[in-house]
Amino acid sequence: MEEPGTVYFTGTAGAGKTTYVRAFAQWMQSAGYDAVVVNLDPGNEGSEFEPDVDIREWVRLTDLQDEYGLGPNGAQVAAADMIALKIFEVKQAVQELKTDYVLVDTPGQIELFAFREASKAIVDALSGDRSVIAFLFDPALARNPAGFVSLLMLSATVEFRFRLPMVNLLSKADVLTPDQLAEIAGWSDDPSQLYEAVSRDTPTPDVQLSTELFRAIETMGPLVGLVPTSAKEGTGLDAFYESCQRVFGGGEDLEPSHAPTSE
Ligand SMILES: Nc1nc2c(ncn2[C@@H]2O[C@H](COP(=O)(O)OP(=O)(O)OP(=O)(O)O)[C@@H](O)[C@H]2O)c(=O)[nH]1
Ligand SMILES: [Mg+2]
Repeated sequence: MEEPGTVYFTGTAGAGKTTYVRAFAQWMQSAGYDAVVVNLDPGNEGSEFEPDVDIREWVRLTDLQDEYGLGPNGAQVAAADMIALKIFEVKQAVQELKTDYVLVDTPGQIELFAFREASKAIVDALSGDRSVIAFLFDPALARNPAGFVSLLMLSATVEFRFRLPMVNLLSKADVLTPDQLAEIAGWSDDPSQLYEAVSRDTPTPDVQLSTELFRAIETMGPLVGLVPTSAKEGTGLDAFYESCQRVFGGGEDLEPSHAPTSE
């Protein structure tokens, strides 16, 4: 059996990862694809949606806090390393489910996932060549030119750390007006529009810094297909799937693994 395609959902705290994983898993199911959800966030409490495999079975933030007298952030850091120690158990649980796609929710704070050595080991152990990192652009940041640049840099950092294909998506698109969506699409397709917007927004820009920064952004190339999508309204999920599929299948669409249910 071919190895399942694995999508890691990353993004800044509150970007909408958990909600999106749930919405996307439901969309996949109704479209006839076979997917399981893995929760790798040990602090993911209180969601009424049950993941198929949950790291909290092995590592719980509240237990770590009680056991070692840690605060919430210290416990998150300790948990990040403990997850790596349990990753083969997680992998085994996923393998038992024999699925085509694995959707992985990652810890709330991106630095815990993106900047720690343990995460690289986690990704290497959990999935092989057929892996994609989805990076969610939170509109709270993405709607401003400076915030958009920060997210571009963060997404590039994640790519640099993991060396895996990235799919960038604009989450919670329902909170943006059509004008805002068009403006963000302009910034993602054309760095010069972003440069102009940043220059307009910054009365006394550090010219050298912004020039160097934009040179880097231009080198990274346009963010072709920053998919606007909304878990709340169920929009853009198909476009996101197609972006992942281009990575997994080299452009070929997979056949649904069972007949689509009627909608
Ligand atoms: N309007 C709108 N709100 C959303 C959408 N998706 C998520 N939210 C809200 O955004 C907030 C954060 O969503 P989460 O899914 O918890 O985000 P997260 O990235 O998993 O958050 P952490 O794991 O805590 O960092 C919640 O209040 C959600 O209800 C969406 O598509 N539209
Ligand atoms: Mg979450």
